[in-house]
Formats: sequence, C-alpha cells, structure tokens
Amino acid sequence: MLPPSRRDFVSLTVSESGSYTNSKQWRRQSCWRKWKQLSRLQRSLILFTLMLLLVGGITTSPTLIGHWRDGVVGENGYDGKQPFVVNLKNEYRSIPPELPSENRLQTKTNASGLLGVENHGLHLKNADKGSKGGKPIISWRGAVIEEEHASDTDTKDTEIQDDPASLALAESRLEAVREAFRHAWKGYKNFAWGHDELKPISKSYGEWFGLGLTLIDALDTMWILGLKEEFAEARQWVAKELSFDKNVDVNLFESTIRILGSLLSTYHLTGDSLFLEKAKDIGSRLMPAFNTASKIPYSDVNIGKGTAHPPQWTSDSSVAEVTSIQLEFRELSRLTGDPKYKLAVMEVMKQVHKLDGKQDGLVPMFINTNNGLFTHQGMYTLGARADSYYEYLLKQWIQGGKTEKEFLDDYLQAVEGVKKNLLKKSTPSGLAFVGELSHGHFSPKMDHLVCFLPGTLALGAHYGLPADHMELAKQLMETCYQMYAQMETGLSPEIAHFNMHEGSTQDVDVKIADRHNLLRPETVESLFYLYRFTKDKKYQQWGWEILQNFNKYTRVPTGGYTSINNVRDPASPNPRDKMESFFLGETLKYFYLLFSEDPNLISLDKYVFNTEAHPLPIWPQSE
Ligand code: DMJ
Repeated sequence: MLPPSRRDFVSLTVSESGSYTNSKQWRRQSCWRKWKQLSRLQRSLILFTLMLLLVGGITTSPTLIGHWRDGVVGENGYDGKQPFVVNLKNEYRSIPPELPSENRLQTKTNASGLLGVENHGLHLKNADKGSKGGKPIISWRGAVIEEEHASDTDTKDTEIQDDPASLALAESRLEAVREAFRHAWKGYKNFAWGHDELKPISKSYGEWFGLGLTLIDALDTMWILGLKEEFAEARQWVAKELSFDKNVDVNLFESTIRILGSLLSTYHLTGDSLFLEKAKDIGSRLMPAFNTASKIPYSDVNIGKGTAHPPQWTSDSSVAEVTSIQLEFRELSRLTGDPKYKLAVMEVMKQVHKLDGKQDGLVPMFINTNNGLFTHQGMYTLGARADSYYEYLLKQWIQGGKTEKEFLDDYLQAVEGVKKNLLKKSTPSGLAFVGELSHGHFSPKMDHLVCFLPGTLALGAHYGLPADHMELAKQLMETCYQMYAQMETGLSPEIAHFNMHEGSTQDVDVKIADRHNLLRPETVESLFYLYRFTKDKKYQQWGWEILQNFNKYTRVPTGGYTSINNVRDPASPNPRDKMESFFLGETLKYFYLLFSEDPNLISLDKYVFNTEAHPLPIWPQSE
C-alpha cells in the first residue's frame, strides 16, 4: 500500500496534465516539480539507477563499440569497395559507400546501450520527420494517399520517452530480452552448434538444410541486441565453416528469407563484406529454381548440383512462397549490379498481377509451375500459403521508394477484399478477426500467422495509406493479443476459431490439433509496429506479458526454448523439443525493438523488414 503522500502525488500529476502544452519548457518545469515532490528514498533510488545506467553506458560507449566493430568485423570488414546498384529504370551505377557506413554508425550508436540510445535519439529528434500536407499523389477507388506519412502516425515517431522511469523500465525489459537470447544461444551453442535447429529437451539438433540455419537467422538480431561475443563467434563460424557448396535440397522461399535475407541485412548493419560475399553465393545458387516453363519458380533447389524441382507430390508452388522472395533478390541485384536476380522475381510479380482467379484482390493459395496459373481456386486466406504475398506487395512499394504503383494498387485492392470477404466480429466480445473463404463458404478460422496483418496495415498507414487501415490494425492487434490472453498459458495456439453465434460465452475456440505454439513472431512483430507508430504503452505491456509466458512455459533450464503442444494446459504444456530458427531471427528481435524507446533503432523510414525480420534498406529516392 502506498503512503498517503505518494497517492496524493499521483492525483496531482494527473490534474496537472490537464494543462498540458507539450512545450519543452513545460516538460522541464514539470520534471523539476515532480523531482521536488519525490521522497528522499525515491530520489536516491532514481539517482542510483541513473548511476548504474551511466556506468553501463560508459562501458559500451561509442569508442568501445568502435573497437568492437574493428575487432570483430574489421578484421575482414567493410573493404571500401563500392558495390553496384540497380535503379528503378534498370540502370546501374555504384552505391555510394555512405550507405553501409551510415547504417553501421546508427547501429553502432544504438548498440552502445541506453545512454547511447538516448543521445542518438535526442540528436536526431525530428530530423527525419516527413513534411506534412504534401499533395496527394495516388488514388485507388477513392482512397487518396498522401505523399508523406499520415498525420496521425508520424508526430510521435521520432520522440523518445526520455523520463528516467520510462528509460529505466525500457532498459530492464531490453535486458530481459538480451537474457532470453543468451539463454537460447547457450542451448544452441552447447547442443546444436553449426546445425539448423536446437532440440533443447533431448539436447541435440535437427537438420533441415544442414546450413547452420539458426546461427545465420540470428546474426542481425545479435548485432541489434549488442551481443558482441555471441556475434563474434557466429561470424567466425560463417567465415570458417559455412559452405553452400553442398549436395542438399533447400526450399527456395525459406532459404531466401532466412539465409539470404539475414546475410544481406547483416552486411548492411555491419558493413562487413564477408556477409555480402556469402549472400551472393547463396543467391546465385538459388537461381536454378526459376528455370521453369512458366518462370514461376520451383519450391526446391539443390544448391550443390544446381538443379531444381517441385515437391514430389505436385507441380504447384505456394503463392506466398513465390511472391515473398522479391525484397531479397531485388536488393541482391542492387548490391551486385547484376539485374538477373531482380528480373527473375519481378517476372513472377508481373504474372501474378495479371492472373485470373483473384477475388477482390485476394489470391488463391497455389500456382502451377508448368502453366503459371492459380490452382485450388476459390480458397482465400491471409494465413499459411498466402500471408506474405500481401505483406510483400506493400513492402516492395516501400523498398522501391513508392514508385511501383502496381504493388500499391494490388495491396489496396487486397485490403478492401479482406474487409469485404474475410473480416467479421466474434461473440460475445466483438473482436474483429480475419477468417477464410472456401468456394463462397466463410470459415471463422484464423491462423496465428495472420497476426502479421496489424503490423503491415499500420506500416501502410505510416506511409500515407488510408487512416482506416490504422483503425483496422488496432482492432486486429487487440484480437491477436486476445488469442494469447484467453489461453490458460497466456500463449496463442497455432490456429484459433472465433465464435459468431449468439449466446457464445467465449470468443475463441481451439481444436485439439491446433493447440500448439511454435514460438512464432507475428503478434510480437505487430506489437512492435503498433507501438512505434502510436507510442501507446499498452502494446509494450502486452508484449511483456507474452515474453513472461514464453519464459514460464517454453524455457528449457539447460538452455534454449521449445515449441509446446498444448497452450491450454499450464500444468502440462508438453514440450515439442524444437526451437525454430525464427525464435532468434524474429521473435526475440521484435521483442527488443518493441521495448526500445528509440525510433531510430532500425528506423522504419530507412529500413523495411523482410518477412523473417531482417531489415533491408529502403532505396534512396535518387536511385
Ligand atoms: C517465418 O519463417 C516467416 O515469418 C514467414 O513469413 C512465416 N512463418 C515464419 C514465422 O512464423
């Protein structure tokens, strides 16, 4: 129970906020008043915390981080060679060396801990805010899109929550994420080093492609979290052990988003040419997948033999897989100056853009590699096999500097298609959810995978798309959170069924086969976007609850985290003995970015995340 004086203080603060003016002077005076009202004990505690932060900040100051960069990647680091870029007209010229080094600088500062983050943020405050009131440039069926960012989502974007209490809370949560990462890494290092996935219960590993998938997927996460030692040992493995000259079949989509995506991202963040060389190697080895009659790529490639094929049981590829490799291959063309990567993936987009079989912009789930036509028509979902098609429409438009209008048209049409065909409300709480359509029959089934959508909608609104996208994002965000909160473990199932009939007493039903949780990132990803754009603390709080529940039900004492079979049984969640690479590549990275108060830590005005959470640069307008 708080002593009376402290309760009075709280109510006094609230009443003061009625005369809020948002001026710096007001904030300074208010802070000073608040300071004077604190008890001696409270002041001492705050000073002690600040001291701790100061010491932490000094030990990771830019000088030392510079030393880290030099020591870790500088050994064979950015070589000053100017890579080449492709512009939107397919003209080639060299990338200014500032691009990688600028990005290094930003991450270097961010990686320097709380003080570094604060200084960096204050220095840049308002620096890259887009001008408002720009003339509308594009319209699609009445939806007018402003040239610069939507006014309700950018005003707070570059502000830092700089009061000591916010910063201390943020730092403790960031440290909790670093601790979770170290724990996951410990398991991987001890029992699965250099292999694809940790099996933390049996203290062993599983292979998928045999390429050290978890280690590669986690590279840029370690850099962003500032985990120097872990990054250094991983880099060493990439330099000494990683070889793509192997007789193995890999899935084109998975290896593009996880391996190529991470190598490109890590190259941009560090400037270390090792990662670009590896990216070029895997990128060129994946190209045989595009040697099909239709130019729609096969799902599988043997990266040693240079042969490609569809799965054994079909000549179809999934639509999400062939339309969610574009960010990575386009960037590879830009960096290498070789247009072949970009041309291959753009051909896929061109074909899908004009294909019959869509319903209000929604695409079927499969496409045939022989004739290039959609198959299994009449089934529409925002979940598995279609999800990232929608995500990459928006993100390619952003990556290319908002000039490729077909992507935007298709994206806007698809969002309208979702609203018209798939969006419903549950009973009793009226949660908005996105179901599925099968030959005209609606099913209230929503994959956890669909929870990427609030974040993508919010990102679009940030880039000037209609304000109702942001409203929908907020509603769906609440739903995705409820998919966690309404479960006994506080963790979401893989698939939820929403009740729609009157008299239902609970919104979410989970079928027995759908009760597993694979440590997936989508909800945390969307929480990150929603917090970045709204600064509404509830999104951080929801994320914090989810992190604690991961720690409670999926953390394995000897190292690592595990997927579980049953989110409805806290007494026996039943571990599956597998830590997916995306837990390190995506989930923990998005937790960290969600809890960070620095909007310039991977600025969403400079980077676009691929579907595996690897940030790639937004191309400068001049290219
Ligand atoms: C990841 O590999 C990617 O996010 C992909 O787009 C969907 N599935 C997993 C994570 O759930």
